Amino acid sequence: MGLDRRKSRYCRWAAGILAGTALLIGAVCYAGAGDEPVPAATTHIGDGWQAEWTIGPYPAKALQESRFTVKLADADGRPIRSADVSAELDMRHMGCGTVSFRLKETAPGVYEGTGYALMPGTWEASLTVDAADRSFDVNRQFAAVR
Ligand SMILES: [Cu+2]
Repeated sequence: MGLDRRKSRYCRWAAGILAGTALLIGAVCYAGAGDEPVPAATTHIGDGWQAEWTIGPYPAKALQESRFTVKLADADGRPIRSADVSAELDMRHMGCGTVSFRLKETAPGVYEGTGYALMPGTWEASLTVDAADRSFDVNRQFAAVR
């Protein structure tokens, strides 16, 4: 009997911690959703490469597939072909999870893949590009709505 009571008190305590944690994560996510809007298409220029990155439909809908299209070229505008391109999506804080996927080359230097945001708010998207003669990362943000 005494043991049962102790067990139920422990359960109530554990449930309280869980509820508190969920509330905290929810509050942080809500704060992130207030950031200024990020455009659908972004341009990136790096050392010897350039990228045009489009996400559609935009803003992305949480838990629905979005198309990520990236046009990669060298400094002279020649397409970067046959690269290994992968994407990772996450929010800036911990607890919401990460979505990873690959992008396939659909035209010379044009890579496309499908991913989704787990919840509304501002997301960080990171591309890792591995080509024969170079490798680099491209980072941007995008907005997801309900
Ligand atoms: Cu979140």
